[in-house]
Amino acid sequence: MPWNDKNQAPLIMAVLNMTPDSFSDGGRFLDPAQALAQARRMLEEGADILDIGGESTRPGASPQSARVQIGRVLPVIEALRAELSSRPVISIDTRSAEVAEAALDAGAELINDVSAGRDSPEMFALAAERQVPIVLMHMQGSPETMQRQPHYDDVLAEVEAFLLERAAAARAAGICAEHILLDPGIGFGKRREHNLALLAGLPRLAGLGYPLLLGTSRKRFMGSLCEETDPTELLGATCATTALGTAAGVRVFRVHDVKANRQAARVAWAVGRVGRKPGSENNGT
Ligand code: HH2
Repeated sequence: MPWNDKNQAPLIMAVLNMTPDSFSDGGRFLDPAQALAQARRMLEEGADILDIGGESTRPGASPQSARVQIGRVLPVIEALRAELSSRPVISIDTRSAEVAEAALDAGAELINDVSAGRDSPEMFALAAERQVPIVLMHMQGSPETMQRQPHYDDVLAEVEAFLLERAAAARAAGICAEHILLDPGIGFGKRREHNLALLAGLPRLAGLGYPLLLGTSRKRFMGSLCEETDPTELLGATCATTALGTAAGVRVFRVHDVKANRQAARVAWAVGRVGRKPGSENNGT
């Protein structure tokens, strides 16, 4: 898988939310024609992966049935697969194994499960059987309740232990190690200080033995730091985390703004390579 090649710059996973209520782009790409146009735009800008979702997981969002999610995402996945050859990897952003299965049948090749296999008991068996990679993300609580009172004694240690436990469960279910990506779940049941502690701890999380994915794009904790209430105005803040994450060894960035984040990752990557022997690892440790 491309994210396992540590001699390549980190990959850009572009966000395509086919939802009415996503926190920064809700309603913009519900129409398949608009979603397709956005997908093409993001590919032109250099996206390596398209992450397509039919359910918002922003704080307070209500869950959507598999039928609703499938109705939203399937036409676009099918159209993209018919239109594009091997590139890019299409990822399905869902907690439902039923949705993931329909998406894989339509041509998706990666599962992005923000519940890390906890919401759908069949999710790990599906990924194992289809031999597709899966993103396992940390979340405290559920999207509906997660920002009410998040609490940790040691957020970095607790997220690390959770991710290792979920990776072990995935492997026990038959998913091979090369098909597991980990994600600290920025903004999912976390206060600002928790998000900052996790960003500061990225070198440790990048050293757990699995590629690390980071999703900070436009998230609210940066708005409060920058005195900015409009999430679409957080491009500079997001790029700062992409550069920091690259230096720490993150392999995939999940972002709404492909071009600028790709530039940030590429420059930070090139700087990190100076003085390193070819083939040596850049996992920040
Ligand atoms: N963040 C969101 C959704 N999916 N998946 C991973 N692996 N990591 C993340 O940080 C992550 C994610 C939330 O962002 P967005 O999709 O823009 O919003 P919404 O959930 O409101 O659709």
